[in-house]
Amino acid sequence: MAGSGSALIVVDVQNDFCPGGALAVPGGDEVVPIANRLMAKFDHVILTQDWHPGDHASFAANNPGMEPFSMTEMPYGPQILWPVHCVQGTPGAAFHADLVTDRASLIVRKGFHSHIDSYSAFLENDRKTPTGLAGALRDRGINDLVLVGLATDFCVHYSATDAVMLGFGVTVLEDGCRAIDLDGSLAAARAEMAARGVTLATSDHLKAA
Ligand code: VGL
Ligand code: ZN
Repeated sequence: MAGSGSALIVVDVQNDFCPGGALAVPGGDEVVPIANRLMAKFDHVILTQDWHPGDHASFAANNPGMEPFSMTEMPYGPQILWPVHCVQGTPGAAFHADLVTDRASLIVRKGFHSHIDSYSAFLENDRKTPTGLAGALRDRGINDLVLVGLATDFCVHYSATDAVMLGFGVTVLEDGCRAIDLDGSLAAARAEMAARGVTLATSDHLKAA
């Protein structure tokens, strides 16, 4: 499973998504040892990093009168407004200090256009603007992806379903992910991933493979 045609993608394991961070995901730091352990099994390790400018349109603080976790309309459709998080160059945007980053051959930054959010590591929330990751994977002959990271119901979910749509084989290791879970978003994301052909598994599945 983890031969040269497959890659481990570690999604957004950043301080702001870990306990104490600006958009803390419950148990977010618990994925760190799992991600680190998995890296040894892959020839290709890719990290993603949510990387917003301070004036990002997805921040409630940049939308007068709006509260974090409320909904708004962007030109590209509905968008959840978030607390200010993962601002470029800040400690909150840095990887968790215990995440091993040395084995990563590619770090994909996303969400850097002020007016477009990007949950997916492949396509921004306008569903049109590519990040370049699909081309980089194809150039390296990578067809199969294993995803872990944060958050299951947002960036992992969108990355996984986009990857299937783009023709990759995709497995999400659920014990290596943690969710924000806004209004049932975890159950919805799991159902959507399964319906779109993402394999939901756990990291011991990889040992057996
Ligand atoms: C994420 C909300 C906003 C994520 C990023 O990494 O799942 N969620 N930005
Ligand atoms: Zn973000």
